[in-house]
Amino acid sequence: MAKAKQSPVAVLMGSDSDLSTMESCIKQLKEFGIDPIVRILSAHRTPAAACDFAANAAGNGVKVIIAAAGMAAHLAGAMAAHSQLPVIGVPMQAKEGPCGLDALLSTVQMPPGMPVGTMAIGKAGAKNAAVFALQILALSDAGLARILSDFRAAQTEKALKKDAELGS
Ligand code: RP5
Repeated sequence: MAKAKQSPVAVLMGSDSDLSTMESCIKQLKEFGIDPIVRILSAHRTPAAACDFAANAAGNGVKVIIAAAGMAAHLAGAMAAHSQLPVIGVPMQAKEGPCGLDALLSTVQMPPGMPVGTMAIGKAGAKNAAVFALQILALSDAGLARILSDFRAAQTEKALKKDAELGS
């Protein structure tokens, strides 16, 4: 059997229909030099595989789990239930159902003692999940801390340039 991919970051999503949105997260992580594990695992459709992933994640070298799901979004919560790793939840706007608020509330409203760090709905949240994962990893990795400060400096410079271009 092929050896499973190793990475400090796992990007999980409930369905392949979430992938186009989560590409923003995967792309941003790769720009940071982090090639994440990417899996489709569902709290509802593949509960045993999802729980198994969470239970073994830390032992397999994962340090942060990013979990995206839409509708009654329970993937991030299920990961938190089965792992002590920090879990970042990204609510998806599914094809069916309301504008992603369903998933936002399902992801963010965790019971006391069992947190999921919840991002914004959709692509903005997907990108922020990558940045937030980097922030967590940068606490104990000087190289990643430099990547984080370069990213923030470039972002600031870009915004200042746009302001200057307005010329007023
Ligand atoms: C969730 O249900 C998935 O995360 C997805 O956002 C939503 C709809 O899934 P599909 O019916 O598109 O596979 O579990």
